[in-house]
Amino acid sequence: MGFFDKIKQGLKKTTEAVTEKMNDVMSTFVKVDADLLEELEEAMILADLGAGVAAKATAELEQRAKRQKINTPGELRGVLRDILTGMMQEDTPLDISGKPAVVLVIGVNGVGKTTTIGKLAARYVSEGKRVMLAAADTFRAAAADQLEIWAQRAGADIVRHGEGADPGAVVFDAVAAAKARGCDVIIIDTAGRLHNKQNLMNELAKIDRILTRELPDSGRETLLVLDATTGQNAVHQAEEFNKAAALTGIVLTKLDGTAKGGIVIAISAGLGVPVKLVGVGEGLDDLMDFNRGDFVAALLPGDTE
Ligand SMILES: Nc1nc2c(ncn2[C@@H]2O[C@H](COP(=O)(O)OP(=O)(O)OP(=O)(O)O)[C@@H](O)[C@H]2O)c(=O)[nH]1
Ligand SMILES: [Mg+2]
Repeated sequence: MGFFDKIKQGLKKTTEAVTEKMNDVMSTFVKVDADLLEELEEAMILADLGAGVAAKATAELEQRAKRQKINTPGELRGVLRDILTGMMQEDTPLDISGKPAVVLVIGVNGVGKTTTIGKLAARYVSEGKRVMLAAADTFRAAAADQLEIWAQRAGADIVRHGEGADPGAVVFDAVAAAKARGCDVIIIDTAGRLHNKQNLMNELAKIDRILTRELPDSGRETLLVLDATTGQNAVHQAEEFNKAAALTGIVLTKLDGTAKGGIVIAISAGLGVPVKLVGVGEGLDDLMDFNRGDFVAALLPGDTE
């Protein structure tokens, strides 16, 4: 299944809840007037695109509608799709150049970090790469066990220490082991919950320093994992983490379980950090590279495609 079909399936709940409303508004329109624009803007806010993005998209739609003399709902949808796609960050694949490359995975507890790491490891292993997982979530006893299960399932190596160990030491050892074994990619699992936010941010900064020192030339991704079902709260988390770490991308998980799929647009367009991966289920192959054009087309299907 390609991205489009899978994302369409993953977005089913969103589509049922929101796309229909947007389509209703557009299907009944006679001309692009203030009433229509207002209803569309409201539908976009309901779709969790965020008030800022909805207002900007509506203003642009109004301008283009005037310029292009739009007469059919199909055209209107097409233009709105263009606008929303254009507002999102460009699709950029993960940079895993350099050997070993590093993917640092961060985010609050329960968002799907460990699951995403398992899926990503499985993908790289299936491409013939050697993958090292680093169990730097030492806060919770079961965290390393969970990662170990994923390592086995994916066919990846793992470095783990005991509960309460220094996450920096785990990262240091994982880098050394990855170099010694000729691994292509190191994927680091981190704690989502510490005694307080400052501890969490200090720990991330420390891991960052170790990576910069030990692997100055490797490609590095710092991926923030966000749970799509939390809606606008995910946007808030992204803003917080974006201040503390140099995020290179967002992973949006649990798109399959939410009607708030429009949050992808709010994050990509509003925050300026590209959504790089999306999770659409709990299985090994339920992680996909993000494609903004397909995403918007799935969200706003219409008669022009
Ligand atoms: N439906 C669905 N469930 C997901 C997805 N990604 C993760 N999950 C589920 O979300 C739950 C939490 O996932 P974890 O990977 O343990 O989350 P975490 O961020 O590592 O959590 P902590 O280690 O507690 O910080 C699990 O039950 C996963 O199966 C997804 O894309 N879709
Ligand atoms: Mg975890």
